[in-house]
Amino acid sequence: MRARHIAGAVVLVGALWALWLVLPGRASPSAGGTIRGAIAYTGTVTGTHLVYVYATTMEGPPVAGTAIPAPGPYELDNVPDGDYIVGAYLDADDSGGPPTQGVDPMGRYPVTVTITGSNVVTGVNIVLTDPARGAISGQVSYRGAISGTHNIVVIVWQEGTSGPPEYATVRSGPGPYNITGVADGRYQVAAFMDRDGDMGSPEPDEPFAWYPATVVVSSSPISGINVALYDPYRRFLPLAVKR
Ligand SMILES: [Ca+2]
Ligand SMILES: [Ca+2]
Repeated sequence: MRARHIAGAVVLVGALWALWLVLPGRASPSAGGTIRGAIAYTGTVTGTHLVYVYATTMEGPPVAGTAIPAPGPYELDNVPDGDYIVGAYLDADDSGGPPTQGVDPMGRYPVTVTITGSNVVTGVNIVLTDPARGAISGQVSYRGAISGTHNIVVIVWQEGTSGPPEYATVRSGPGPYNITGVADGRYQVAAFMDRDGDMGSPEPDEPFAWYPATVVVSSSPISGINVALYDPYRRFLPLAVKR
């Protein structure tokens, strides 16, 4: 029953990208509350890099953001009433845009921060940690009768778990994929063609396939995790043929 979780993961990936694209500094023009704290970092990245801090709800874009020149004290102003996740990342590669997966140290305050009546919340301290160094990459191929170009979704689960996928990526068609920032662990990888473009769980008429072995990630990139998609009826051929 894993497939039903895919839609949520894909939506989450999309929401995260939307979030990063509007960073930083889109504070509400109306007066509001204040969130203060400090960013700490003791990882392996050296040099001077901006640190972006933001407050966001689970459903929407950030309501406040700021950039500070280095880890240290920060303040988010004009935060409207609401419950917020406060997060931060260090722009280790100075890319200036969304956090670079697998490169930028990230962190979030572990507790929801509530703003009511323009209050000031202090002590919202965040520790940035280095990203996982693992990665999973490969090729998704397709041979079949479906015409046109459709999104290919690659999904990664921790082995033996039935919850939401740990990682997912969406490509605009068959070809290479690369999922970075993968924590050490044992994973199962699958891919499918989102034929109708609804970003939902795989449907019976959508090519779907598992990578046939467990993928073990240990602090380094794993390549060659190739998934071959065929038209759905091919899935029911004997395994000896499939492999
Ligand atoms: Ca970056
Ligand atoms: Ca679909």
